[in-house]
Amino acid sequence: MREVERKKIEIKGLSEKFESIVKQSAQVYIIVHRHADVDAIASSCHLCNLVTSLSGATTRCSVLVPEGFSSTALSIYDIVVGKVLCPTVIVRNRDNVEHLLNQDNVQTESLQGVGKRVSLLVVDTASLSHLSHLGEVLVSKGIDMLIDHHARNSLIKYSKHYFVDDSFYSSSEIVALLSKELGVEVKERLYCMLQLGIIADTSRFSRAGPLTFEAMAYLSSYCDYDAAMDMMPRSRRSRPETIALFKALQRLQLHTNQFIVAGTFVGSEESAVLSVFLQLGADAGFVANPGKNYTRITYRVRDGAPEELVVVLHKAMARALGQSAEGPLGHNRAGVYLIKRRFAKRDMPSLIKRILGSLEKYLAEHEESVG
Ligand SMILES: [Mn+2]
Repeated sequence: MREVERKKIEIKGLSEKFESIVKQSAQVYIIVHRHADVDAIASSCHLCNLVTSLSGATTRCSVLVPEGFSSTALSIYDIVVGKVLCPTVIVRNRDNVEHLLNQDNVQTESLQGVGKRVSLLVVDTASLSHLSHLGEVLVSKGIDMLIDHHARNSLIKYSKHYFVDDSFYSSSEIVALLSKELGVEVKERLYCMLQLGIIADTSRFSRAGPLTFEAMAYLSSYCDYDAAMDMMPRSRRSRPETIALFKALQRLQLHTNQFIVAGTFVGSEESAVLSVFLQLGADAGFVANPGKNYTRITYRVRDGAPEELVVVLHKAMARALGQSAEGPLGHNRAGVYLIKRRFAKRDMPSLIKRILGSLEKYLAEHEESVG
């Protein structure tokens, strides 16, 4: 109980800073991670409406989404809020960003009696690599406020104010408690949106803490839980997701000694692939994505798998990827490694083999040292 009370005090501090940023700003941009998921969209849309409500609509707000939404997030966005309740801009290239920020700087000069600043808030994002083109802009302009629930967040050093706390299971929980603390009301659907963000990030409460339920209790007084669940698309998988899953299976490499660890590579939908691996019963999985300038390796270890596996997986990654890799970014059991060089597709199988090889070696060593 004391823990919860302490968090509420921290949220109060956050709400004061948030309010002061809003008061100083003519325009607020809320920035989320690339291929924004439900939690990212839910928390940023709700925040944007808090900005408008708090300022009596004198401060404008929109959400910037690098490279667009994930498929589930897009259908929820369309069903629940849409452009009117939550203006979004998809950022596809650098020019796009410069144009947006410059244009608004000019427009804000004509506004009277309100703050003049353009403020940048980042939500649900753990590193520059998740921001694509917006990353460079944020490094040069600085982040006014960062709100996130990932354990390791490398954006803190660019942020004037930050609230990064991994005792929350979703950014939507943090925003819900912030919304409660601020005490301004927004449209009902924005409370539903936060419920969906929490439902998505906690995998329907299979990972959750006291603050999750604290947030849900508050949100339920504005949006009926059943109503929110009805807004959740009972989706067939999208075609690109299905194709990515089959490609991932086709390219699968497997370790089955002691633990079951699956490795593969795809061009997108890494998190869907990892979910399926874990659902099938893998203890851990990793998926490489050979991008244009970077190769990303996303990993996940199932809840309840022994800590030993987590330790060995990270040792194996460090050994197989060498000096050129940045990571782990995100959580210990779910996150990403970034290799700052380009791999050809044909080199991916050997990269995966190398990681599994190191894993095997370290597991064997570990077993010897224990046995
Ligand atoms: Mn999240």
